[in-house]
Amino acid sequence: MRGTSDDTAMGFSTRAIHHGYDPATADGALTPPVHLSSTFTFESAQEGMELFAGERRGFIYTRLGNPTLDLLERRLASLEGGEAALATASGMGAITATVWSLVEPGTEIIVDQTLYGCTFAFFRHALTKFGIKVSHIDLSVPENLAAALKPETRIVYFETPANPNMRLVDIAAVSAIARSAGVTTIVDNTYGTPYLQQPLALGADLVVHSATKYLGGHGDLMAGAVIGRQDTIDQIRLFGLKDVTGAVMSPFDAHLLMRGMKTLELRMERHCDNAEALARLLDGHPAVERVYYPGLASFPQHDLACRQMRRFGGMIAFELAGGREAGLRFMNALKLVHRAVSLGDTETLVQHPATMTHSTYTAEERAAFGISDGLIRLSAGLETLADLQHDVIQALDAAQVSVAEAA
Ligand code: 3LM
Repeated sequence: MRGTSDDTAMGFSTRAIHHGYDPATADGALTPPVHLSSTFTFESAQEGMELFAGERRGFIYTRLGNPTLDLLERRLASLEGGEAALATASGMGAITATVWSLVEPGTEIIVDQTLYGCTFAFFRHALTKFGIKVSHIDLSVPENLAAALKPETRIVYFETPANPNMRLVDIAAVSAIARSAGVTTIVDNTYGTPYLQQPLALGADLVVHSATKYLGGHGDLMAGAVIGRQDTIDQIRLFGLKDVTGAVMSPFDAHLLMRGMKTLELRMERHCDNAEALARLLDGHPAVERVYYPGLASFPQHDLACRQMRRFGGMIAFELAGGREAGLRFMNALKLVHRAVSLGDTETLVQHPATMTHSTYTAEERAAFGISDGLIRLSAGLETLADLQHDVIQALDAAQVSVAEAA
């Protein structure tokens, strides 16, 4: 049914394009209007009082809610299969607003050992300054969680596939262990996207996103989101977002994000096609020592990937035979692929985690948590595959020739 939320039986792209909006409510406008207003007027002082007291539903001020953000949030909730969603100014805005809402001094949080660099810094260096204990546990073995749980554990947090080394965590197994102990499971689904992977259906409590990445998809906005139960999302909105971080998404960015989300399914299929082909190319090339891509049969957690992901995503990590130096030579030899952090854009991007996205880890922490100095990360874009293959092959050859010359 058009413009209503009663479309649960409809397909992913149908909901990404139509959910929650009826043009008849906006003079027939095909594209939903963008409400840039920061504040909303009250009919009377009484109405304002009732809105503030929570006795009446309506918009007050954009930091608390906005019609454009509201539409985006309902769409995100539909795509992730959650009751409610909250849009934020960035992925870090979503992660911090969520976690600050659920902790108090004395709380313990269990996080996986591989996390995006700034997420790692938030857990390791920010929360721990305020009497919150953070334990870094290898959650790729779910039993490790059972052994690590303490009475004060409140949250288990992980990424799957994890940035940057592609390690997977069994969402159903870890969520089940956490749930039986009354612990909240938070999954960063940035790499997976709701098209490839549905953590809430597998038992997780909350999903967070850097919507800057695949959800936006065009490298032209910063955005984040958290999706889960209505009461938890209300708590994060009215405390973590409203009072603690203030990390509110701009309505204009919400418009760009909804435009990107309309093509998420199409784009993810192409990201996966290109990444699968590039992973196979890298895997078969003599200059490459190891490839980490969940779609390769040689990937140690390939079976788990087949169980919990629709396809295997657009991200690849690999190490060249010549280690870090060969990896950097490869990066510098690329002509079409851009050297840049971030991911999920139309352009293929390459970067060196140890000195870039994950330079928030010390060398010892990287060694302990499986982020090798030679690791190169590639975000497969949407270009014509043959052009990407050509560029990657010539850069691998250039890196290899330099090794031969040095020998
Ligand atoms: C990056 N990542 O290049 P924002 N969760 C995951 C992420 O990958 C990121 C965030 C959260 C990268 C950004 S590094 C300087 C550039 C899995 C971001 C945080 O706040 O929207 O950037 O999301 O890996």
